[in-house]
Amino acid sequence: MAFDPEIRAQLIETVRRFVREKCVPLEAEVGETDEMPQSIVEEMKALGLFGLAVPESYGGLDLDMETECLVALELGWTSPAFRSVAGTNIGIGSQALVLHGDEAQKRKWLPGIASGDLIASFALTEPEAGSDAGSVRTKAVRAGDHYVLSGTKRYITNADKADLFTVMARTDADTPGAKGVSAFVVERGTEGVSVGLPERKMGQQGAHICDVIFDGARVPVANRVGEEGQGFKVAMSVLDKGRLHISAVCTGMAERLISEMVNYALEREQFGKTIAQHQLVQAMMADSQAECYAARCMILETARRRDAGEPVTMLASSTKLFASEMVGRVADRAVQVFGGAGYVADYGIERFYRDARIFRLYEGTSQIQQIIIARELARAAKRGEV
Ligand code: COS
Repeated sequence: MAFDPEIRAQLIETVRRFVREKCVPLEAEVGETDEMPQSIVEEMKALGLFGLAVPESYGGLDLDMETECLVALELGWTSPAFRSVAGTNIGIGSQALVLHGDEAQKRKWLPGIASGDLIASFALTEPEAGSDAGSVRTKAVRAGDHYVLSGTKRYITNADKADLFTVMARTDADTPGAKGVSAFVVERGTEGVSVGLPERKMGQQGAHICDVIFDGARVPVANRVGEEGQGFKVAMSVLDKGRLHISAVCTGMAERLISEMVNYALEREQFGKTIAQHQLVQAMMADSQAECYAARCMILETARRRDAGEPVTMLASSTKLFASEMVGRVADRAVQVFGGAGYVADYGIERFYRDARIFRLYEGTSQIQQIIIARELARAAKRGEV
């Protein structure tokens, strides 16, 4: 069922005001300190942002995908670290439970995730399992009413703050690839769970990624999400949704950068007129706008189809591929329009340029999206649909 349009409009307006009045003024500080002020986190909790995609019966806002994307477009207007604070609770950290958890699991964890009192994180990637997500080596060995987990997860967003992790681990050592993997919720306090120091990264300062190490961590069987051996499918269904959300964040950032470059171009004068009057500058702004609008349309169309119950694996990957590549091009043009100032930290454009680079990597690289799209096309052709 579509979200009430009036409530949707109010929510989007509230998020827009929060982002522009509270987050934008703090962008430079967060970029320099690599820390998110707790006051912002508290305001995000109060706005319900941690529970956007959690059902109402567990304390969330239960947004449909279209509305979630509209909110993510607003959050994308500022440095992506702000969205990232709540991003794992909204998406990859909560959705295994929302989509595949049993009633007891949902009751235990979703209210805390929705309120932001529990930070949820998603632990799929490993040192040797990045794009080839089905090759995870972290083991989960059954021992009575527990599984014993051992292995290392890498680049786990919000791991340093996380209270619980959705962990993909191999329960069947004899079955290589995707089929031997199961999903678990692992609580931070579990003996044998430790988290490494935040990595120093190219961009998105204020959002942290760390290793998570499992050294004989005993996890109750009741914490397994879905059936044994179904963990890979759990992870993929979570990513289908996440890829759409990330596309909206990319497009929100592109909209911000277009605003920055147009306003700058209207002020900056060279050769006796504003640079906005030079056709080569106009071309950069016009291409950015056209591509950004295309991404917005792809996001909303795919979100509506998902809300209508259609499978959107190919469309979500197509949108992620286009939107993440698009914001890279727009950020590059923004630096170009700003010229020397685009390279200087005070203007903030170079920060967005660095921040944008991760979008082509996480939640599946552009090349992984291409593989998924091509495979889905071949499948559709076999069904006579292409
Ligand atoms: N939803 C539900 N099930 C899915 C699915 C989806 N989106 N995608 C795949 N599956 C199922 C398949 O149907 C298959 O099931 P069956 O064996 O019953 O047919 C199973 O999962 C294995 O799928 P597949 O054979 O396609 O797996 P591969 O190992 O070949 O890998 C890719 C598939 C490349 C798509 C996957 O490894 C991937 O997405 N990698 C990128 C991971 C990623 O995004 N990492 C980012 C870090 S997380 S922030």
